[in-house]
Amino acid sequence: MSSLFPALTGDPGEQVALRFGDRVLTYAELAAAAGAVGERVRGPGRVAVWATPALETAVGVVGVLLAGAAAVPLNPKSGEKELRHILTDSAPALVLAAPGDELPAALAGLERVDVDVRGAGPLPDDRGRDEGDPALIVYTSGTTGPPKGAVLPRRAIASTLDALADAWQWTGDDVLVHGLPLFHVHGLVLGVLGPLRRGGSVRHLGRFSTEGVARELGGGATMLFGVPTMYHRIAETLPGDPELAKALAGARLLVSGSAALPVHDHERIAAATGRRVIERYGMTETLMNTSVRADGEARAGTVGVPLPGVELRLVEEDGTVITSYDGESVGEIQVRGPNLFTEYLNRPDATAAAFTGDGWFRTGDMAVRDGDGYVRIVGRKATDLIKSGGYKIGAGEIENALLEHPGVREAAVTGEPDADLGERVVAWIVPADPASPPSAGELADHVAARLAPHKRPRTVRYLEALPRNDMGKIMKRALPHD
Ligand code: MCA
Ligand code: AMP
Repeated sequence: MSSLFPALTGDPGEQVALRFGDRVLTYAELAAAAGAVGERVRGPGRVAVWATPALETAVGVVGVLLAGAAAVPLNPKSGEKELRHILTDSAPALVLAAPGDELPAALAGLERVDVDVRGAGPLPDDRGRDEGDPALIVYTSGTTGPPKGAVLPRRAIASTLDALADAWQWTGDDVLVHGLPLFHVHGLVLGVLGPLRRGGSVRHLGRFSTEGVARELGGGATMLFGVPTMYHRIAETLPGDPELAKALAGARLLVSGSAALPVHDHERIAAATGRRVIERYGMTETLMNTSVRADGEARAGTVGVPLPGVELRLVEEDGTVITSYDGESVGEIQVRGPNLFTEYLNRPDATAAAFTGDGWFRTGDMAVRDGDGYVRIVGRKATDLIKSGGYKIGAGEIENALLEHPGVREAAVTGEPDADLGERVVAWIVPADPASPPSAGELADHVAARLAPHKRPRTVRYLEALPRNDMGKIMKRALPHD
């Protein structure tokens, strides 16, 4: 197939490709630095990337992709248990990190290569690579057990980014701003590889702030990507911040994804800026499936229409395909197309369960289609999946981590509505010793250290016993709510 990054493999020029704070790389500099990474990444195989929100992560991933290997982005805040699982499962040949980054003990046995953003090497030619070759392994939570590695082929990255270019009229003239983490699809594939595939540029904020958004959109950036929590914080800030309102009003495109954008936040932003945030719908396993188009109507509460090349259908519980666009008939979203992952690494069972016999991927998301074909997501099949701050979190992995705490006899985890995070992780605990239950802070630290800080319970409730059915299964719906 053709190169993933034509702007790099052609004749890279002096246009800015990447900006992280005051550190900048032009296309020519990125080509040289990615070439230096490519020299260290010999042949196919997997390469872990310590995915801090820094220039080195972008250079490292681009170098790995051009060299024909697959990158495994690691959350630098991953706890011990999660990190060990990912490393054992993906067995990377080496780990790329920024010079000076301190790596945890779990990575000690792995060869480390520092990414030199001023390095120079011959740019590997990726044009002969097969479109089915793995490009990224991205770990994503399920309802139970540890996260699974979604194997994303080169084809999926190219097709999803080109489909978005069509939907959003996204070109090399666009300058994208965001503060998303670089170990998930949203921040890495859309937020970094996207601008590079178009020959445009990205300005990464390091960490999200409304000040950063106002500064960059006010200073030449044309597009903003964010999760709903970020747009919620923008909506909260707008009334007292005319600079932010002006900056957003001047943007070409404001895009939200990873979770549902509350209609209230959409409307508050529209009222204060005259701009409507558009939503797109994707998943680690599928990359992007639908979007409101730049030239379409940006209605609140809809994720728009299927992207070019993506087949989408709604299917009822009994397998009946819904054919009417009546805005009422609810079915599971199933998708098929070049945007899909190929498998869960080392998990043929989970891969088989995720697809129907004829290749449709079961998303687990429930939706209706409006009269004009717009998709509206109305819920999710699994109650044991929580979306908090745009991160997908499996109840099961947190329950397992909590049960490893000596002060916990029984544990159940649920998601509850949260104005800022969408959903917040709530832990229901039966303490081993009711006279001295572990504190909420202690349990949060315990989960943060094992899994990741975003998976920590934000609320802990103590019970004498968990409600169980005759089979002994925990009945989460029977948990007492406030
Ligand atoms: C807090 N912290 C802790 C603890 N408590 N660290 C260790 N132990 C603890 N007990 C740290 C956190 O690590 C963090 O550090 C800081 O304190 C604040 O944590 P938190 O409260 O969790 O952060 P927040 O400010 O609430 O974060 C909100 C956020 C974040 C910025 C919106 O949730 C976020 O970045 N979300 C993006 C998720 C995303 O990209 N999802 C895409 C996946 P520090 O301050 O240093 O960070 S979905 C996807 O890819 C699909 C394809 C799609 O459709 O997009
Ligand atoms: P992840 O597995 O972390 O990639 O998250 C994918 C999930 O995020 C999807 O299955 C949806 O449940 C949810 N999601 C992504 N984008 C949207 C959106 N625009 N509206 C509602 N839910 C979304």
